[in-house]
Amino acid sequence: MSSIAIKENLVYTRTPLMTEKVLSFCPGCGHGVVHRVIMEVIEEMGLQDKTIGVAPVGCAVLAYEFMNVDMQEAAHGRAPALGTAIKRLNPDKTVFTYQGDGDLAAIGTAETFHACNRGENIVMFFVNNGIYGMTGGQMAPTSLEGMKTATSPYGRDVSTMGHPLKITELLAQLPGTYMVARHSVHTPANVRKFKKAVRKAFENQLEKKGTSLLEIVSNCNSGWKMTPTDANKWMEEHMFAEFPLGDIKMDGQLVQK
Ligand SMILES: Cc1ncc(C[n+]2csc(CCOP(=O)(O)OP(=O)(O)O)c2C)c(N)n1
Repeated sequence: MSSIAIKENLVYTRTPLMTEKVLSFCPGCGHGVVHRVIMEVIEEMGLQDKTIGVAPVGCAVLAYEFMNVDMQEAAHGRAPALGTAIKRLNPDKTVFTYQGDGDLAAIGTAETFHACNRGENIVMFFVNNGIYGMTGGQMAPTSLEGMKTATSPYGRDVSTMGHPLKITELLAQLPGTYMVARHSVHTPANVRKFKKAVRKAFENQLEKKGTSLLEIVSNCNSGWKMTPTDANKWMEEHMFAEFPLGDIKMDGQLVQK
C-alpha cells in the first residue's frame, strides 16, 4: 500500500513570545493584537533575550502574563520614568513601554512629556481607546466631544470638561522624539502597517535615535457599550476623525500633510 504524504501549507504560527495563557481582554479588543505584533517583531529581530517591557495599570496590567520577555510593572502613569531608568542602567537592553490613554495622557502626562523631551532611547506604545477601560469606561483626556462615558453620561461638554487631547501631536513637537505615528490594528492591512512601524521603532532604538512613539487607536467595545463590529465602525467614523492615522514625525522630521 502506498502512503500519500500530505504536504501542509503552514501560513501562520503563534510566536513563542506570546505565552499560552488565554488573553484576558474582551473579545474584539485591540490590546491582544498589539501585544502579538510587538512580540512577533521582537522575535523576528532576535531581541527576545535582551528586551525589557514596562507596563503600568489599565488593561495592559497583565502584559507580563502574556508577553514572554522580561517585564516590569510600573505605577499608574510612570512607565516612561521607569523605562528611562531601565534603559539608562542597561543601555544594551531593548526597552519598551506600553500604556493606555488614561495612563499616558492623564496621570502620567508629566512622565510622558519629559521622557519624550529628553529623547529617551526607548519605544513607547500608546493604546488610545478614548476612555479608562479597565476601571469601567470613565472619561479620559482623549474622550471625544459629546462622547458618553461613565463620568460624562450626557456626553463630554468641552466647555467644562476640556477638549480631546491630541497628546501624540504635541509630543511630536518635542526635539527628543524621532518617530511618532498613529496606527490601528482593526483590519489585516492596518496590522501589517503597524508591524512595519514597530520594526522601524525598534531599529531606531538599536541605532540610538531617541524616542519612538507609536499610538494605536483601539476600540473598547465593552466600555463603549457596543458590539465589537459596531465599535470598529464607530472608531473609524469618530475616533479616526479626531485622531487621524498616519506618520506624524519620521526620522526626526515632522511629516508635512
Ligand atoms: C495611582 C492610581 N490611580 C488610579 C488607579 C486606578 N486605575 C487603574 S486602571 C485605571 C485606568 C486605566 O485606563 P487607561 O490607561 O486608559 O487603560 P485601558 O484600561 O483603557 O487600557 C485607573 C484609573 C490606580 N490603579 N492607581
